[in-house]
Amino acid sequence: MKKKYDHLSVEKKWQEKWDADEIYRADDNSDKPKEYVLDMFPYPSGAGLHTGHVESYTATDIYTRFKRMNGKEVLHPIGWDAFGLPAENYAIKTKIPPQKNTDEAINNFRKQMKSLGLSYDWSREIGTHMPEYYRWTQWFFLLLYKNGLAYRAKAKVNWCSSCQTVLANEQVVDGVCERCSTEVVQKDLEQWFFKTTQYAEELLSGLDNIDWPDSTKIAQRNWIGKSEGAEIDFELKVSGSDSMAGKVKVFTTRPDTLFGATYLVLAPEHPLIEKLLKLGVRNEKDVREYVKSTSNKTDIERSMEGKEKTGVPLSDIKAINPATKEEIPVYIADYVFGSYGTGAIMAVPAHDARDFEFAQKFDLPIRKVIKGDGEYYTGTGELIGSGEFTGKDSAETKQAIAESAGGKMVTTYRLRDWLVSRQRYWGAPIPIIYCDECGTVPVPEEDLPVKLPEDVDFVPTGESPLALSKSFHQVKCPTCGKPARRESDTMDTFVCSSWYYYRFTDPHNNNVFASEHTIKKWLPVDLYMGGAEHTVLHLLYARFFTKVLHEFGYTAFDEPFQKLRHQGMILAEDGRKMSKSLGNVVNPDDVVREYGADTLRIYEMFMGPIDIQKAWNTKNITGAYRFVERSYRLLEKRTDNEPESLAPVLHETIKKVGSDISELKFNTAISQLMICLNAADSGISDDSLKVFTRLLAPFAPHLAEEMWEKLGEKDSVHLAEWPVYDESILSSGDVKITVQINGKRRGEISLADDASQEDALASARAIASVDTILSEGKQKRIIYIPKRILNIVV
Ligand code: ANZ
Ligand code: ZN
Repeated sequence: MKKKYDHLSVEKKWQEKWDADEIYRADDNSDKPKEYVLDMFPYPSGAGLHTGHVESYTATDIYTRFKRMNGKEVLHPIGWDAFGLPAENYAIKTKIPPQKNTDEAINNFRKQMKSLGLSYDWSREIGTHMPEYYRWTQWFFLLLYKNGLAYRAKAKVNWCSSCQTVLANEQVVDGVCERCSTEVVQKDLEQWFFKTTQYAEELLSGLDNIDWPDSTKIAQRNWIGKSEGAEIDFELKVSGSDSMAGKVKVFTTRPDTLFGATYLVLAPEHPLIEKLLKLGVRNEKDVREYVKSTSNKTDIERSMEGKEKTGVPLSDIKAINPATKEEIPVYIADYVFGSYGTGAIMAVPAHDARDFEFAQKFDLPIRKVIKGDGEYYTGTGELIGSGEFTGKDSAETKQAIAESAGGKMVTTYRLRDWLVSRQRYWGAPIPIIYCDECGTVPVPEEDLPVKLPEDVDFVPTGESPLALSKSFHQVKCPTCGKPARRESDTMDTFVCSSWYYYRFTDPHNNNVFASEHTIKKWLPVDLYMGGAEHTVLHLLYARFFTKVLHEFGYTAFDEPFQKLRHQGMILAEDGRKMSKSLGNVVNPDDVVREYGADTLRIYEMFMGPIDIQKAWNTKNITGAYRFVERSYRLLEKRTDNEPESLAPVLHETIKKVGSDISELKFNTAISQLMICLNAADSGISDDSLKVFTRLLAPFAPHLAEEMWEKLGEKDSVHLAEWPVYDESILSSGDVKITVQINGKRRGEISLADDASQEDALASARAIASVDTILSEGKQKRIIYIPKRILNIVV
């Protein structure tokens, strides 16, 4: 028996050598063209790395290694998004300070990442919980504050009574807290905000010039929610009296339907309600009760589809439709939101679904003003019953109707300012001091960082735990020296992650968050990779920070991430989401121990296209393992006269693997490597094997390094040059072969005309449905007609 490839000792040996030689260190002063390849830095959870991390980190690692071998100076850093609720909640449960369990989790993550052979520049490791880091997070807060982009205001906020904290809208899922599933209520509190709305237009238009998945751009656009419409004033009066009771401004995207506005609705939080109640409203009690009953609902609950419309009339108050001069009733209803538009609408039940539903329930008039079918018609078309505008096209008449009623066209955004304060311990303290004499005083820059005290009881009480630490909370005013109070809220962890990609360029700088030189050298990020879930806001906030830095002259660019890609989710073997409670979680450590990191990397990359969802399949790991072993055994197949048929395949492989990696098509690159391996099995020259080894290096870095050494090379294969193919040697006899499943066409592959059935099957795995069948061993029969058809019968 031949000795098997000893992955454990080989992988360990090279990991130690790479670390010692620091071969992945990025040089700020290199003359080579730069490439910045970034992974979304992880939250170091106690559970360690999961298979999804391995997927995206391996993908960027392959890309990084390929770029390095192609003469780029690559920056590929990693760090820890370390602040946040899970660590704090765990600390509350165990009474172990979050510093401690976070550091332990980080040590584990680092160990795991090294065991995967990821080529990070470890000299640039950062953690957002380190004072050297959050000092600059605080500096950014001050930059925003001093430029009027951070402000404090009372706000209705989502409050989780169990976590005892404010939640951002996206942390509320179906009305309950994302973390603990407690029902979320509304509470009025003084909070800090960043003025993201000031950059709404830039955040929108910037999307046009970056290479991101369409779905992610659409999610950003929806979140920003630009709407073109009109603001129109409606006069109010008390029924039966001639005196006017003021005006209310509505926002509408459909001023063309003005003649059909048969009632008016105010949001329950509309400030005018209190004033109108003073004028004497018969059903004041009902109104107050209704307003109170809605105040505990989140906007999300209120907008839930299928929810029955509720509301209450403001009896005795009438509005005057400025087009028809008719008196129309005024309602309060929670399907209108205080925070959008003007918090008031003109309701047109004949042309709007929500208004129609409400009008039906409350028996309100429905007046059609545009020709069209259905109970209510939401399209545009020929105006009817619209005075002088009758007969005209509604879309073209929008502005004229708005202006004839004294209104004006406006643009609104759904985007809200970003609420950044949290009443929690485990975050970056907000660098503000409150003084009775001087008011709100920013902490002077030279006093940063405002350090988190360590002698704090972080059990939640509703107030920030920091307020309970006297040494932290009670300070001298930096301006007048009198006793003052320190802000005790900490910042949303999204603030920490909005600028970390700057810090990686200059992680140890004590004078500035990153130097002009390194920002210019490395940024913007060339490829950014991470999950699609939960990233809408991270991406938006990071873009906001970059817009701000751009405006204040720190950067020449105004978009941080040029190219963005998401990895697809890896499901468990049973097709469900991996989860502890289902007991179907695969721990990458186990796979690394049993088969090695190279096998795990190849296995995950071969599962299918990087961006689609895929199910784990333990059986297939042995296939990846065999590929690693057989590649290693090519060392024994060396010969001085290799078969002539190998060169065309080898050059084809150089070409295909290179172009596939550039397009992040790792699964098809691997199938090409498999074809090449088959071709090399009957003998390969040293030179050819050196080419193959370099092609293998991004995917299986340990194996390639070991082979490279055995082939007599002294320097690392990862610093070697990527091979160049010779166009004239390429196998010219490429033919297109139709791939079928049960006779139905599923795709096409291109193969050398003398390709074996094995080669054909390897290539066909690039087609997801074929890969699934072969992975699960479901094929009953294979029909291969060279140069024509590959049919898989199941
Ligand atoms: C009259 C009308 C007639 C409307 C019609 C629609 C159709 P987007 O596109 O999302 O911006 N609206 C305005 N402010 C609102 C608020 N604070 N809460 C709830 N709804 C509000 O939607 C704009 C439309 O949503 C506006 O146009 C308004 O209803 C409603 F046939 O005005 B429309
Ligand atoms: Zn003072």
